[in-house]
Amino acid sequence: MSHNPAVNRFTTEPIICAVMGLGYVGLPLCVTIAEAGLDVIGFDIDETVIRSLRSGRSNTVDITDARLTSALESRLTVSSNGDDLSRADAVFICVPSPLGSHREPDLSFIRSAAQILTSVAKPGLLVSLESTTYPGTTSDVLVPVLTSDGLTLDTDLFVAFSPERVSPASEVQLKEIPKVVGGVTETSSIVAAAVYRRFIDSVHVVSSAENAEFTKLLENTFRAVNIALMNELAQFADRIGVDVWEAIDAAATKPFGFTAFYPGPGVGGHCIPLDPQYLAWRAREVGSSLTFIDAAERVNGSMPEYVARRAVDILNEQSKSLRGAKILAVGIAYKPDVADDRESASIEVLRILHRGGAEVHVVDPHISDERIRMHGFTPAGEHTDGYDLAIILTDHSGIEYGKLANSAKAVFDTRNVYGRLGLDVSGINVL
Ligand code: SAJ
Repeated sequence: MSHNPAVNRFTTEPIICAVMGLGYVGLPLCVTIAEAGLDVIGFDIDETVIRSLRSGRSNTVDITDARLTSALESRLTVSSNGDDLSRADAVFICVPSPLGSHREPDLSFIRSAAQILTSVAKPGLLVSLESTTYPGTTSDVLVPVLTSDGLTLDTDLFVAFSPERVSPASEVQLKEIPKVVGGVTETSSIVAAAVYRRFIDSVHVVSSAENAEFTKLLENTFRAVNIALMNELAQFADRIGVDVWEAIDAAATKPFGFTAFYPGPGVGGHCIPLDPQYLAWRAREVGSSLTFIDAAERVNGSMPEYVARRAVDILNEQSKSLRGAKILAVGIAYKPDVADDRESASIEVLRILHRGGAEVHVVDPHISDERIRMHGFTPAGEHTDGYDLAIILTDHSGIEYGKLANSAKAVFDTRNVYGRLGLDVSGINVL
């Protein structure tokens, strides 16, 4: 037992949780909390989100309708009424934290969530921010709003940062992913860790909210920079006639000191392209420069153009110009087996080819035909033959890649699907 009554309360007594923002981070968190036997209020300002969830329709690939319905029948209620948050003992803020038009952090969603919460917060509240942001946000932006209406840190308010580690379409369940937690005070760290331990298997406490914010950006910048390295080496390997995929697989046989990353048409999603920019922005604020982040953004950002250029070369090898070429593109989602095309590099590649006069048809089992048309492309439908080029941009599972190889005069495999699946198909061009 702790000496701090608040810690004991959060550790052993029944508590009511609330999650603000019911997207790909917030909804899995709600369901995980409910499945741990805690009452949880899922709050979102968007009434259509609430209506859809109440009807049992999940809005994220990680939560099935069945799991959502089961949570709604037990501990989860969803609401767009901010007053309902007044019942909460612990609130997790999982709202968007996009970048503005000048690549600066846009904290408007975090601020408005904090203002909604402050107007109804009850004393003794724990607030944990999970939205990715630059180091200093929790202490310098969130705490002043939360304490603006009389609540006092460590007396009747505890505040922490804990990065979301949702990995869309991953088999790993949220409760199994270790949770980094850092409080704005030591007591806040202890309280926040106690609450997370009620529904997360492993909690790793760091010394401050800033450190927790920094940890998130460090782990995703690590990813972005290593992907960029593979993208640069892939271009060089192609120039000197080396199979970079074979070299990566060979390097991965080393049981230490190596983590495999792979080249591709670019980096999409709302984590990896954006998270490093929070660090870069903060560095500029203090007059530092983070050369690897800038270089990684340049290399990853150049991949769509590089892939398009390689596609034109492949067409030229069959004396076919880009203008008038029929191209079948597989996958516009940003990564395999997700229904999300935000920041997808595939779309940038296809826009370049389309602008060059190619007729682009798209196969993507996870993206609707109307969304494909919205991007200016044509859903391929059933007719996937007679193409000049088939280009694999996102390696969704469940696609008959062997059959696909016969649908076009040439295939450009930017994800090494044929190599990875061991499909013995001749004449496949790889990135
Ligand atoms: N990509 C490559 N080569 C790679 C890995 C990824 O080109 O070796 C591309 C993907 O095609 C995609 C983009 O990078 O376009 C991002 O891919 P991702 O696998 O990092 O997927 P995300 O954006 O869903 O990343 C999330 C992150 N999770 C969190 O931020 C909580 C990331 O830290 C996880 O490592 C990743 O999921 C995961 O492992 O699935």
